[in-house]
Amino acid sequence: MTQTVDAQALALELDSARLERREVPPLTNAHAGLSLSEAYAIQEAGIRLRVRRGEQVVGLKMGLTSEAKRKQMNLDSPVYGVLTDRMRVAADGVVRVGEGIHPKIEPEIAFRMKRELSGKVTRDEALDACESVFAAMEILDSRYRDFKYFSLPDVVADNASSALYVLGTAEHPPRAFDLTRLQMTMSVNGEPAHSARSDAISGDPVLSLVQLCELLAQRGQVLPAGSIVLAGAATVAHMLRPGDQVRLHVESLGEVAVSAA
Ligand code: OOG
Ligand code: MG
Repeated sequence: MTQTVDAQALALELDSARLERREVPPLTNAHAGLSLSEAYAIQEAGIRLRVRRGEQVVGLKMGLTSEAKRKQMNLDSPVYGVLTDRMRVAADGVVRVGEGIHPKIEPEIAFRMKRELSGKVTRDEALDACESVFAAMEILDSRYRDFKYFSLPDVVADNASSALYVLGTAEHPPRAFDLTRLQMTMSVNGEPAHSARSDAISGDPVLSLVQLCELLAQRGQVLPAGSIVLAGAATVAHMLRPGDQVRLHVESLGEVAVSAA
């Protein structure tokens, strides 16, 4: 397909918005016909910029895998983004709201892959390729104005709004529990703020892995061994305010917490 946009230039635009903590208009304002494949090319160019500055790719995140999130963002299909080592916040660590644009936090389930997965795989093959499963939260921070009114290509180009993530420290064998029936509750300052059962994520968080492999295959890519994968949020995201103590409890998997400053 002929590329009608300059992926490198648009990646630079989003990258400087991120580094300068400044909102920009959605790319589709100026590039109405931006396609999903052009958007992934922009995302990839953005990740190359970060890798050139010394960041390491450590995994991927699925987004919009739950109905709650698709409704909140008014978008209708799952997308993926890339996670780097520098985006990781330590468990019980601090997220500085002022270092972002308008960060939000959301409850997730994560997997660590022991084997590479590629193309069309079954649920069992995906599960067999996992080393472990654990609780996690993602801190999103869209580079777009007001964190809203963007289209699927916009969000894909912006690395699916990814900013930071925090991983639970207790990792479990992937077949230890029925991953479709785990109660997830994210509390803010001690009060339950959002809860859902884990099957809110793709009907089964393992199916997020299956879908991720299919999306990667469309770009000629695989899910590498050793990757961390965030399966997508089970509920809508909470807008972070300085002082917030956020804790996610996932039945059987355990807890993960961060505070905002
Ligand atoms: C898009 C990213 C969604 C999830 O877990 O559903 C996402 C957004 O909400 O800006 O990461
Ligand atoms: Mg997410």
